[in-house]
Amino acid sequence: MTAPAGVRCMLLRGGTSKGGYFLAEDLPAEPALRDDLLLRIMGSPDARQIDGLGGAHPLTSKVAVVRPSTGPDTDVDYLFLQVGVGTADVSSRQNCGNLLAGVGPFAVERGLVAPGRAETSVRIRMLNTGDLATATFPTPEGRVSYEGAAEISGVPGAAAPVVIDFPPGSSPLLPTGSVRDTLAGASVTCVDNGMPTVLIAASALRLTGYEDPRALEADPALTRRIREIRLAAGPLMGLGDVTNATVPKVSLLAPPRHGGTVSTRTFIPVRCHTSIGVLGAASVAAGLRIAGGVGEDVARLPANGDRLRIEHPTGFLDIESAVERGAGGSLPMAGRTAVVRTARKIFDGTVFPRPA
Ligand code: NQM
Repeated sequence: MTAPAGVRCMLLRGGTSKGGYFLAEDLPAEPALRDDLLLRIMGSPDARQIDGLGGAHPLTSKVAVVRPSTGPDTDVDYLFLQVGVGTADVSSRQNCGNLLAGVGPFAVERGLVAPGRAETSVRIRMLNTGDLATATFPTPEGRVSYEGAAEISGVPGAAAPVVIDFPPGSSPLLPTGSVRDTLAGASVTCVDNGMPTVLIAASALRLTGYEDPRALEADPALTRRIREIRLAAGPLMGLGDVTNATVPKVSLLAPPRHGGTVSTRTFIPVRCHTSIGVLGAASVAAGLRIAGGVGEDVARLPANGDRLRIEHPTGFLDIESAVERGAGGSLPMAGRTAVVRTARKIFDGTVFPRPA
C-alpha cells in the first residue's frame, strides 16, 4: 500500500480556539472530497480524535481555508469549517471569530499579503456569511511576530495583539423580526451579529448562570430544554431545520459578578463553551443594547462608551459594540464591532491524513 500524500498545514491557536489552517489550493476543490480529507486529518469521527490533529472538543476541531480574495475590497477569503467530534460531519454553516484571529498572520506567512514594516492590516471576507473584517497585527521588520503583551482570558500567558474590526452590519440584528419571542415556553431574544444566538435569562431555566460548563453539559433535563429552544428558534431565525446544525448558539445570561456587563454560559450548541466565541460575544453584546430584549433585566450596561465586558466561565471578553436604530422604527442594525484577540503559530509543516 502506498503511504497517503501529506498536506501542507499550519496549526495555529486563534483566540481561545485552535485549528488547522490550509491554503485552498492545498485541498481538493470538490467539497465532498475536501471534507473527507479533513475528517481524516483531524481524526474524526473518533470522539478522541486520537489518530488526527483534533483535540476532542469542538473548540479544537476547527479548520480555516484561506485563498487570495476574489472580492473587490478584500485581500483574502476565509472559509471556516467545523469538523465534528464523534461524528463524521464537516459544517460550513457557521463562522468563527476566534480562528479569524489567525487568518491575517497565516496569509502573511504564506505570502498572500505583503507585510508592513511595523504592522499589517489584512482585509478578510468571511465566506460562510459574506461578512467582512479587518485584522491588524504587528509585523516588525516585515515578519509576523507572535510575541507581545496582550492577554486574553482563557489562554495562558501573553502574545501579540490581533485587533479585529467588523464594519457596521448590513442586515438587521433581529432575524425573527421581534425583540422577544416565546420559544418552547421560554422568553428569548434571537440576535445575529455575525453568529445566530438565542439569548435567555439563566433564571428562566432555574439556573444561577454561574454554574460550571461541565455541570451544565451533564444535566440531561437542561440539555433537552436547550435543544427544544434551539429547534424552535431555527425556522424562526431563517435557519430552517437545525437538528444537525452548529447554529444557533444559546447563551444563558445572568447579572455580572466581576464588574462586567453580563455573565454568560454559552451552548455551542451541545457542549458548553469554556469561554465564549468572538461572534457569539458580538451577538450577545448587540442583544444587550436592544431595548426590550431579555438582557435588559440582567445586564449592567455602562453609562458611556461602546465597550462591554462579557463575563464567561474562564474570565471575560471585552468588545466594542454599537447598535444603530433602524430608521423610522425599522429593526436595529449592528454598528461597528471591534475586539482584541491573540494568535500563535504552533507548527507549520505537512500533515499525513489517515488512509481513506
Ligand atoms: O463565535 C465557538 C469559538 C467559537 C466560535 C462556537 C467563535 C465565534 O470560540 O466567533 O469564535 O461558538 O462554536 O471558536
